[in-house]
Amino acid sequence: MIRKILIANRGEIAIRIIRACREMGIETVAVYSEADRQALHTQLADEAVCIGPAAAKDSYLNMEQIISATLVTGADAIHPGFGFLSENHRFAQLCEACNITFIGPDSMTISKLGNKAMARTTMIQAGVPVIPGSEESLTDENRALTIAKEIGFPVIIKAVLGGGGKGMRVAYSEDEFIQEFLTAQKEASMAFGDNHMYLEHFVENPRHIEVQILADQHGNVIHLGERDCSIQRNHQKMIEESPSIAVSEELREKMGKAAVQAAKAAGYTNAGTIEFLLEEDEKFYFMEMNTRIQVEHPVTEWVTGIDLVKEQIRIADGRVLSYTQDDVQIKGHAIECRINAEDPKHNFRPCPGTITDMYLPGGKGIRIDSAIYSGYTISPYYDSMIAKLIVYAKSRKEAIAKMHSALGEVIIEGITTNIDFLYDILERDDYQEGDITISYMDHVLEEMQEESKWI
Ligand code: MV4
Repeated sequence: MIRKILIANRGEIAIRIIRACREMGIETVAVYSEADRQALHTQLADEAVCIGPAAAKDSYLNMEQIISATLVTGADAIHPGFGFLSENHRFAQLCEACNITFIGPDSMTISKLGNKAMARTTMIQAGVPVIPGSEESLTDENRALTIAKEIGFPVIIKAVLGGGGKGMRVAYSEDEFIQEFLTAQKEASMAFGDNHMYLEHFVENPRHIEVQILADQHGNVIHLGERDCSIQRNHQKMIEESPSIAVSEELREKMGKAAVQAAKAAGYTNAGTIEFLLEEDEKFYFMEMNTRIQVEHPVTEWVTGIDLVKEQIRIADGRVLSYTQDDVQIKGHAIECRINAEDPKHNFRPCPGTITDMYLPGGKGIRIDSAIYSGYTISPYYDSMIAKLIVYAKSRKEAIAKMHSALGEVIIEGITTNIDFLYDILERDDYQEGDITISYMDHVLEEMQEESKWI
């Protein structure tokens, strides 16, 4: 039985996990870098262990240090959160070898789904719709061109070990293909130390819809509906919501069934997310599967009433899912805004610094997941996301009104944030009408530039 969990992360997600553990009567161990001595997660956990210098590679990515901290404190399990080591199959394998429960799927499953070409093959075999593309991973540009012509332009060139947008290029015609392929391949080599690529037909202006699943170690798999994550910039999501305005009850059931099929085909356990692209005519395609808890998990928690982090821990502990598919009812509407220490007026550059004063809103249907406090200094070493504001109401319209009102109350002094920018998005007609695709933010920024607003 899991009695003590080491949290191999920082910031708001570390706090989120500490809270779940405390409510479950599980002891917590925080790990922290030299830059995070004053961080909230360091102070809030039952125990805290310093694991190295500020740079992530020396601390939060340092597997040996984290394993040592686990063994020294006698923790039974590690929760990796998101980012850092959360989708690193070698870290999961190291946990397995040391008899530490990794709160996530097994290392083999992480590895198989981390290989995006292999994931595609698995999904094809499982009967999950995938985007027409290459059936093999490619290294030779001429062979790739032959296949690109078969697929039909435009094609998107992706790194097999990629994901989240790195090492990705679009070729609109035969003439530009070779150059784009070689550029993408170079980027992939640099970023992932691997030059294997795959191709897909490029889907223009889809929505990014992802389905949350939970799978226990006894073969039970359920889905928890979808999140619409179309509003993003440079592959960084900005506003997420559940349910999606573009998903009907019938489509939800279809995508949910596909997601469950996908998880079963992969032999998946724990919480996971299946990313789909959704076209105008309700056609949807598998893109990739994320093997971690995601930043935007709270919107799903609110419309389903299910605590995803607690379920993750229960699953890792070998227990049966607390819910059957019939127990899952999507009710109301939830929206999340990511609050970042960044300057929208200067290409969203990170703005670390000290918070001199702050006020955060509350009230019915308002949740804030954050690790900031008045007097806290945001470090330049880590991600610029400092808080998540999540709202819940009966309808999308009421949720938007609540988010707008709540954003208006936020005060964070001493640093620059994107709060006013988010506030302006909430006021837009196209946003309010739900007229959003993955290119939404590009259009908005272009329009703002023309009006000399913000940029
Ligand atoms: C695509 C696509 C269009 N067609 N694949 C971006 C990150 C990675 N998960 C895959 N991505 C895309 N793959 C095909 N075949 C468009 C994107 C894409 C995107 C996807 C979701 C959210 C935002 C995006 C922004 C640009 C491109």
